[in-house]
Amino acid sequence: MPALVYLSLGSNVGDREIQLRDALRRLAANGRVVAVSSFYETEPVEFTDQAWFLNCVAALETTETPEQLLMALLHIEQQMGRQRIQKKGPRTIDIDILLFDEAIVDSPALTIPHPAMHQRRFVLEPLAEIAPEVRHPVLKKTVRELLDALPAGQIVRRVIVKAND
Ligand code: PH2
Ligand code: MG
Ligand code: MG
Repeated sequence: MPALVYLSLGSNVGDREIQLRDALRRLAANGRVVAVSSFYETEPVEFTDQAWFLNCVAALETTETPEQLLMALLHIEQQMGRQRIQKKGPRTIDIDILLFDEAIVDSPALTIPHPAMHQRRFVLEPLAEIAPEVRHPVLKKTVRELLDALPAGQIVRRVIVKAND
């Protein structure tokens, strides 16, 4: 049985839309991309002195383990020219594992569910578009409930309605 994984993708350097589409295409090597949200233009959070992002969320069916998938995602980021200069800073592409089935992983290399996902509108808005009823295995709340509980603040605008064509 493959696992159902939710991934967050973001870019704020270069042609953001081309890079999201390129990353989504590359993910096909690691399983089957079964859903992709719209693309969203989002205000930077946490490290705020940088360009606005284009973000989306994808659902991937995969037979890889969380660690294997993480290695594959880092490899895609590298191949797409990601430079790690500033923590949480500008990047051509970032691909993060949000949820991996119901798995809870807490190792030095990997934390699942993603430790900040429930605080980030740039994650929850697109995730609620494709998986509103999926439940966070630690917080025991659905994505819709997490989104409804978020304080207003971070600006997130849906910009490209159909991402998966
Ligand atoms: N990623 C971060 C930090 N801040 N802000 C937005 N809007 N979108 C991101 O993808 C993002 C961020 C660290 O990964
Ligand atoms: Mg990230
Ligand atoms: Mg990352």
